[in-house]
Amino acid sequence: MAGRQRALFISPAYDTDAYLAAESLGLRSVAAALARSGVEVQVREEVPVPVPADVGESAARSTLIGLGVLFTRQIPDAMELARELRGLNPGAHIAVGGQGLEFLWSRVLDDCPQIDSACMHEGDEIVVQLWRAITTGAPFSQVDGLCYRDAGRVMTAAIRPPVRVLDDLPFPYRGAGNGRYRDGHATMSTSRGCAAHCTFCQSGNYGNRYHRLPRWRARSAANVADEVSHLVADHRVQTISFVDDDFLGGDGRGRERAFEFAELLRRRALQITFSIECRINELDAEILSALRDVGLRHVLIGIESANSTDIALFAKKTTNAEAERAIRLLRELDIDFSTGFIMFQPLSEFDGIRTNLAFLAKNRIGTHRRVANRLELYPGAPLSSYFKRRGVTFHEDRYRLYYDFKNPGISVLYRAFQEVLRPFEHVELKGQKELFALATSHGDEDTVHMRELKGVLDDIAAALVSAAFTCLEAVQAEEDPLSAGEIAEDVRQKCAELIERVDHAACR
Ligand code: B12
Ligand code: SF4
Repeated sequence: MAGRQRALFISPAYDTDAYLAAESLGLRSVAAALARSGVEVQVREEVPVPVPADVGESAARSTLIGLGVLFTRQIPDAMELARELRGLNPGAHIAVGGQGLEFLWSRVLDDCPQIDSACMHEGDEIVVQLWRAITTGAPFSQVDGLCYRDAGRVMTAAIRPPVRVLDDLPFPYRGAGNGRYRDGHATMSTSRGCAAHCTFCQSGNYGNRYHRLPRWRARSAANVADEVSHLVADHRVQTISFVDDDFLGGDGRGRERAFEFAELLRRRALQITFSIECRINELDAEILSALRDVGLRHVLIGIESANSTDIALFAKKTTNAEAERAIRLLRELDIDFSTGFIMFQPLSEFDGIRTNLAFLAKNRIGTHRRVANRLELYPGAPLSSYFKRRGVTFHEDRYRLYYDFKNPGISVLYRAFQEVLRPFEHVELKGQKELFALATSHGDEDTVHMRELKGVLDDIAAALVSAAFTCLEAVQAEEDPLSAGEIAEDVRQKCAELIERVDHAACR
């Protein structure tokens, strides 16, 4: 029946107040693969429950409904969507896919009978074969990479090797391209996998366990530049976040590719600003300058820790000296940056936390998220089993793993950083927003205000870390900063003062 031959791809809504709202590239990649084989596709992002009427209508007319689960914390929302969509279309095939499901595929099918199948790892080829199986009645057991239900039992087909040549894939599905795309901002993925094996991270393992391909696979510079050209010409995109785990990966190959890419942007006169994510030991002045000249404005680097115990535990294979050099270079070249930082892990001790705080203070990079961040563990990350062997108690809630710190004093400190220091979160956000407003509304001309505001942001970071040290000392003296009201009162006063300074610097 021609009217039923369509597929709908949906991502669950998430908290876009706390996180950047961006397109779901994974969902749009599988939609593009299916569209290329002639299927009519539709993509709807950030869909809440109950589903809006137009999404419900589209779902009722779809043969395949694909739900994207990028984060493990989205699984319950995806299940709720599946229940509602099943009610709207009892005959549709409902499939889930995405990194949030890694190693949880069969559990999710067991727990949610409304879901028919789960795609394991990369979905570009799976979704095309799944469609064929759905529309021709071929057995799901022939769809490599699929976890599926057969006569009430959850079964797993053979693992499918990842895509070998990424240039062969279509660009993510972005619709007809009439008008300005999502505020002129798009995301792009130019490589897959990461050669590093940080023990807490899913990406180093993601899809890399089952094949003998290089752990970092990349699109060619020309293919990447082609997608940029398409985004600029057809969607009026001005800003691109490259979401690769490691834009400069591949033991030098990524660096070479980046120079070539910069050259192509220049030759094609593509005027964009962009951000990348990479490892700190890959940064040097030459590559950063080349990329800055063609629009690089932000780099996300993973420092993760400054104390030697945790750096070794996380297998970061980087040093504090490398991290400081990267920060210095980025500042010298006036490239904005953010850093991943994990303050707490289940076996944290006070000395390690102290070293971490001293590093944040010295490098002026303290933020509430960095100071109060605790290691999150995902199924399949090698560290999870290590901690279990070390006697760490885990409990699970809605597919997320929680744990008790081995040292009870660390639990007190963690709660204090979370709660007592929370007012800084608001101050930081306000400062960042004002800085962004100044940068965008006045351009580079308003440098006096921007410089003043940047100074205030440095002072916010310093005050935050100083308050964190006060909490640490209190906990080491066996006091609980949460019940000792003076520390919280000092924090409130300091934050009120800093807010006034932010307003002043921003001329409000
Ligand atoms: C962009 C991004 C974000 C964006 C997401 C915007 C958006 N709407 O997409 C933002 C900034 C919001 C974000 C936030 C966070 N993120 Co994030 N993020 C990423 C990142 C860098 C890129 C994702 C991406 O687009 N990849 C490219 C696409 C092509 O790959 P893909 O998504 O895997 O898709 C393929 C397959 O998975 C599959 N597939 C995907 N969807 C579907 C759907 C169907 C139906 C099918 C069949 C197949 C399928 O096929 C695709 C093509 O092969 C990844 C790391 C990475 N490099 O992938 C982390 C990552 C997804 N994030 C992660 C985390 C931890 C977070 C945060 C929790 C961080 C934090 N502590 O604050 C928050 C959570 C936000 C929240 N909502 O609660 C983890 C997820 C771990 C987990 N198991 O939950 C990752 C894997 C990073 C990591 N290695 O730790 N993130
Ligand atoms: S370098 Fe980053 S993406 Fe690669 S394994 Fe480590 S944390 Fe994950």
